[in-house]
Amino acid sequence: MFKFLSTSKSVFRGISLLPVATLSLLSLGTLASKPVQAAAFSNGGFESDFTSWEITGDVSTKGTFNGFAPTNGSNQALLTTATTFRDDDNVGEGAYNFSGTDATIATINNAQLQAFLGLENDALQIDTPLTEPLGIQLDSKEGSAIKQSFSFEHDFNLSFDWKFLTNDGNTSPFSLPSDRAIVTISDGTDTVIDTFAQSVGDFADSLTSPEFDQKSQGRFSKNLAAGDYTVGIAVYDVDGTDKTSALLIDNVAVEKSPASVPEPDNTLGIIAAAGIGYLTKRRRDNSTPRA
Ligand SMILES: [Ca+2]
Ligand SMILES: [Ca+2]
Ligand SMILES: [Ca+2]
Repeated sequence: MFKFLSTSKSVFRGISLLPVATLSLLSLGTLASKPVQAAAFSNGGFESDFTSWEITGDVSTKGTFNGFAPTNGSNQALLTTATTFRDDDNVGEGAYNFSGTDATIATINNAQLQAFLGLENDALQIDTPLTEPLGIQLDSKEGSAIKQSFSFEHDFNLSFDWKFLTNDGNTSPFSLPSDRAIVTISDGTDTVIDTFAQSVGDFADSLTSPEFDQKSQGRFSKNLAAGDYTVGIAVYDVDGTDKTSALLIDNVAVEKSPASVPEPDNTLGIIAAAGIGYLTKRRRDNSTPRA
């Protein structure tokens, strides 16, 4: 609804636009009705399928898929941008759909995927260097997501292994980016979107399901402050509903950050200085002639 919000990585809710008086009332109300603390994070390896997770779209668990073995245990999560009824990849209807459930609609006017992730309707639109000066954004179309709410009482690190699989090579004369994989991190006040993989390039090789055309992989890692969070992971089609992309996710970890230690040199220096001061005082005391 507000264009400038979607260009920011941080998508603030409309609450900031309410009058101050209303805001303070809402704040009091929020404090008074603070929900029971969320559960601890669990099942980050999908060994119990999607226990503790909420899912939307074409989401399933797999063993080894497209040559990628689970990085933890024997299951990994697979999310795609494919429907069961459309021939997204010109190899047959639903050829790249693996759950039997359609990808969730993610258009501005029917923003079901955005709603699942707690985002504004236009939050998944994409600016490109070529289209932004013209005031044009590439549209989000459809995709799938998983999310989990949890609380953690210490500062912590969120990390997971990902593989981004895509058939979406851009075939226009301009190499515009397309399908995206994102993580959304909400602390209940605002939601930050991090894009960790995106289809870029020009390729249109012949396809044989379930094999995808292009593959990349990595491990996402981010340090967060103690608190209550909802973390979502999603993959979605950009600009067109065709040319499926997918995401393999495993080994999602929420781990206490190592205790922050002051600069070692300074610490030693301070201890040494204190020690020298103490010794000096002792010596001075010892050397004081007795009366
Ligand atoms: Ca696993
Ligand atoms: Ca699709
Ligand atoms: Ca696509």
